[in-house]
Amino acid sequence: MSRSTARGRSKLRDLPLLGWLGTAALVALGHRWLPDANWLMLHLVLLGAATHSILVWSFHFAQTLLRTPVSEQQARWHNRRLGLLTAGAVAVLVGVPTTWWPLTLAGGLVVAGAVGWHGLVLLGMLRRALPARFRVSVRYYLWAAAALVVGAGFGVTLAWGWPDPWHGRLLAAHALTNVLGWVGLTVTGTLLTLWPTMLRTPMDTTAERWTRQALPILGGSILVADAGALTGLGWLSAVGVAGYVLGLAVWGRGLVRPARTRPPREFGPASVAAGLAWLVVGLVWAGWLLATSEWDAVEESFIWPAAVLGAGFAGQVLIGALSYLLPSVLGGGPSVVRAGQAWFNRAGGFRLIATNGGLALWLLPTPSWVRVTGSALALLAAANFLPLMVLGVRASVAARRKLLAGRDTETASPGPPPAPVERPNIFTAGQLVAGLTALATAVVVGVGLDPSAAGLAAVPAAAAAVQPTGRVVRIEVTAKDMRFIPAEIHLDSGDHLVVHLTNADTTTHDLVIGNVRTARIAPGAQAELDAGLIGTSEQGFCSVAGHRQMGMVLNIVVDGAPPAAGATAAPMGEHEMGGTGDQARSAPPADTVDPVLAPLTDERVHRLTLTVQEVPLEVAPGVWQKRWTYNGSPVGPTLHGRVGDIFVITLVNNGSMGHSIDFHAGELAPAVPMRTIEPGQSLTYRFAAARAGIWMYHCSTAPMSAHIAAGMAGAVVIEPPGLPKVDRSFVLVQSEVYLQTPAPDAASATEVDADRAAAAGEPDEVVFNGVANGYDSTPLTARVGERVRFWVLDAGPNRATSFHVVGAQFDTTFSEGAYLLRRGRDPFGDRTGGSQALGLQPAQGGFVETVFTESGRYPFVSHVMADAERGAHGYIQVSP
Ligand SMILES: [Cu+2]
Repeated sequence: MSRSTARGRSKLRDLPLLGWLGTAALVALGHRWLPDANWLMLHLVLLGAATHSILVWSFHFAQTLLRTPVSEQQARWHNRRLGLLTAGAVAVLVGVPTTWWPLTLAGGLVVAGAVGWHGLVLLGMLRRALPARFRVSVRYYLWAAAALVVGAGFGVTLAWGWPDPWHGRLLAAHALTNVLGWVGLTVTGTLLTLWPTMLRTPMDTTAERWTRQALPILGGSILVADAGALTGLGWLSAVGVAGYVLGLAVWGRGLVRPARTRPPREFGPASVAAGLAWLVVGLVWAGWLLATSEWDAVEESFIWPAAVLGAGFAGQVLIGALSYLLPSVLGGGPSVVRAGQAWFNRAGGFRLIATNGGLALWLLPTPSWVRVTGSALALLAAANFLPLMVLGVRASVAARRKLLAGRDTETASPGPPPAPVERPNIFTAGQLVAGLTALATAVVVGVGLDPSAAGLAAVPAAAAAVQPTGRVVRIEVTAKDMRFIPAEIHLDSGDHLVVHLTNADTTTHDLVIGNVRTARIAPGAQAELDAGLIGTSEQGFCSVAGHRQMGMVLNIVVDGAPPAAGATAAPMGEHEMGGTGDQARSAPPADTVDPVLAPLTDERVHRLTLTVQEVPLEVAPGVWQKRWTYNGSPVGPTLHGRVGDIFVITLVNNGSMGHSIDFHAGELAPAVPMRTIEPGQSLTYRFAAARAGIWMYHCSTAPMSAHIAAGMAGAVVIEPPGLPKVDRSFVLVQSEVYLQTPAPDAASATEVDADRAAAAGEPDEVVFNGVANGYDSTPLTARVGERVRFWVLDAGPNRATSFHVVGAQFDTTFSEGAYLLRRGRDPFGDRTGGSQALGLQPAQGGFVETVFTESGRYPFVSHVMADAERGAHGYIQVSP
């Protein structure tokens, strides 16, 4: 072998690996700002680094074990497969995040092709080889390659886009096949011989038998786990995972004796051992989730076991194996091996403790900043492998070159006998102390960044001109089910009140007493409120919009003093502001939403991120309200697709309280996708649109009247096959606005008046697409003779609509899944049927069609006239 090809080979061997791992580390550092960061990290490590290394090293081990050295020609083909694999993996890593499915398909096929080809080559080698020990390892590789081909198929299918529960089932099958099959079988097959070699100790004579017996258990368990996932039987899938753990136990018996003889003291075997421990943790975790959770929750809950298996298991086994292999395969005798090995062992004890301890801090229910510092520590400690790998390989190459040069000059001299390779011990006292110190620092820094986790947040007390009793009354109050428990506290005038509040509810709450308040606290969190001296009875409450109205009040009763105003039922519907509906408005027109229905695209899978934002918007010209919105828009963005399309919606809550989303266009169990998420959280909601119509979507967090009235509703338009084409299509969503104050500008905007929304009282505005009279100043446009379709949805929350176009008649009306009238065809068989208004209750929708016969300005209204006067009014400008 010439030196140039050796170097070329080692470049192909090591450079892609460095690229994958380096990119994974960068994505991990920037994950907060990257979309799909979890997916990217997992696939950079598993599809990138691990798959590349498996191809490289299973080829190497197959040659060694079967004693079938390969020709230059075969080595070149091996390199081509590596090139193909890299190209395919890059295509998948671009195709999935950009949702460009043809690229994902092509990339997946190339990856499967490269690995399948590799498997066939190994099969050929196995057939040609003379009987040799450890043939079983190569059989593991064959099963692994077959698993990858199947698992890649699941992955490509998954990327095509599916509604839940299919998405969850395919995802589970994809992950189980690739992690248990491709990675798991390669690792177990290799460690049969590599484990004792790394420990530099003889193999357990029974190990090969255990490994042979484990293969059908491991392989069969993967089939069972996949069958369970694909048929939707979570328990069966969990049985498969349990079987796999059993298979690991059978196989692992062969590892015990070498480890007892020579416990892992070098970085390589110790890292592999830690990785195997995480494998078991990850499998138990995944099995538990498969047995207990719904398929539509799989993606979100599986992130944790996936991280365990990706980082804890695959990452550490890979790093550990390479730390042994890279300095060893170069050959050249003990001095060369030692030169490289020294680098790979450097700070090994520290790195291991920091990586595994950091991972544990991240996975355990520690305060959120401790998890951040723990994961950062694990990442930094693991990433040290990259520079060490470069330096280690370089040192090995240099030592070998030096040795060869020495041999060339002193061929005659026999030289001293080679010294035995020393067995360094990375677990020195210094390394242990350094590792544990780093962990302790991560905890201290994490707690320091999050003082509330340590109960250190203090609120200044209000001064009060009350004769103090000198008594401090500390009360435990729990927020649960939209109530404070206890709901009443008795004090003496002059007592100093301190409330310790625990949020045992499923959504964010706070507590306001007088002019002091706690921060908004998340479910499970606690806060302390120093209310100062209490002189008279008063009422504390939760200030999250609507919560006080739903009963979150805390009556503080000073015995002997008169009860606080409002300590009884909160007055409903009182407001001094009249409707601003049809008053002459001097303010400039408000920004309106484009009412034109965007044309259908060829997309089968519609992906959209809806970000909840609480922002001031104009609800009528010159009238502002702090709206709760999807994507900051006056009405939720309109989604448009065909019957059978898939919608993958990511909901991100950037608001100050819990929010959620409920799509009427999909059919699914509401518990998981429609759950309320807290500020900073996100969820993915997948549904298939099985039926045509205009469907409402809305926030379903209590009180819904307030959340919908505040702006959290929109429309999904689903077209049936063969819906006749029209010249123009518009979407109008009617809803109500309840103001606390008619703020004249953004700065003074207040939130929804939850009392009046809940009382179904008289709204201040009734609006189309979020703005009262918005289309008075920017009318819809059409031409004489054109067929115009109006999709109308009544989002409520409380009022029905009667959609009418002044001066026009509808010859087609479709309401809630059925035509009432279709191109004038009436029950008498005539073509003269007509309709004057489309009546819709809240959450109902439909469309009407008309053809304007004359040019002019046509008002459209809700013919509930009071609402037209409140702003449910606009114009269509029809030109000749
Ligand atoms: Cu909401």
